[in-house]
Amino acid sequence: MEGFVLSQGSCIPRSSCGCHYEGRPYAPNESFWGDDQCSKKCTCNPSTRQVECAPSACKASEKCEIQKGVRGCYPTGHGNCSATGDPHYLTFDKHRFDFQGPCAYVLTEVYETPIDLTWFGVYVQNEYRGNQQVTWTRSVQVNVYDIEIVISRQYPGKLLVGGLLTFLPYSSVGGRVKAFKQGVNAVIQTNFGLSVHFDWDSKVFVTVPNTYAGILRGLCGNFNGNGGDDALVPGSILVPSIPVFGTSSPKEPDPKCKEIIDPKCPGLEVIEEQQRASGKACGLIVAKDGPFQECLHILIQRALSGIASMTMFLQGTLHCHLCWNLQLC
Ligand SMILES: [Ca+2]
Repeated sequence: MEGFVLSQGSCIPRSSCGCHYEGRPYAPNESFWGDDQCSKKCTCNPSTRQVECAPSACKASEKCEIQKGVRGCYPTGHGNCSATGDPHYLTFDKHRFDFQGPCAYVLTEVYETPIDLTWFGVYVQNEYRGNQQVTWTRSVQVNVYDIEIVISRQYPGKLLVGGLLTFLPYSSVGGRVKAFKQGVNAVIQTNFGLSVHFDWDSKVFVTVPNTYAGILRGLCGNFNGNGGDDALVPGSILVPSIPVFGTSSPKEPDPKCKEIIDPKCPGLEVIEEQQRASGKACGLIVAKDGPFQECLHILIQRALSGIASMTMFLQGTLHCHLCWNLQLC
């Protein structure tokens, strides 16, 4: 019959035929490495039943090796980010800072997805507990492969998957996304090396392969190897642009949240003068004859160069919560 061939006793369309390459069968359109050095990428062409190969290579952040029986380009390492306590952040580039916003924020998100990588986003919802001075991480949301998974303090031991309460362990997308309990943590893992831990209370840890270096944004920083351009610089604190934690649509950020993300500091010099005159709290820090006089010029340079407002910089670097919470800025 025209367009059909006999395969193992069955009549199948020619387009369903696979290929043979160096003695091994390959499915139609299947791609594989044609050598041991990942220098030749091959694909089985179903119309010609021939394997077609072209020069290729792993990226600098990848190495050619066999994992679970499959040769491929795999990440050479991983980056870790965490938000713990009230909350203290440690970015992928090892920059430490505190941030006390009471809203939903981007913890880490791919903003430019290369064709060979999978997009994902991890978001946190912070809340006040007991007082209005510091916040804690209440919920974590992971979006990947069109799945939305929420781990929340409200539902200990469980997940919300697409809004539905779900028991652990959980698996989806043919096992490419898995969630399970490990000690006190809920763990979400993907087949490409993303891993998110949350203890249903206040501590969240994120691991990403270094193939994502330089294409991330959010409180965890951009993972470009430079801690100096991470969180608390302009544009690093973002509210999610997709629905999160049960919101129906990307919302205009609450004005209060926006104010914290993009603080305006009119009359910074006046505030600094008032604080210096008071000789208390941040005033002690900025006093020319105070205990921080040796490093004061560095703080002022950083503030004036736009890296951060003085109050924010002091808050982030020297843990001067008081200035922030007094709404001096
Ligand atoms: Ca960085």
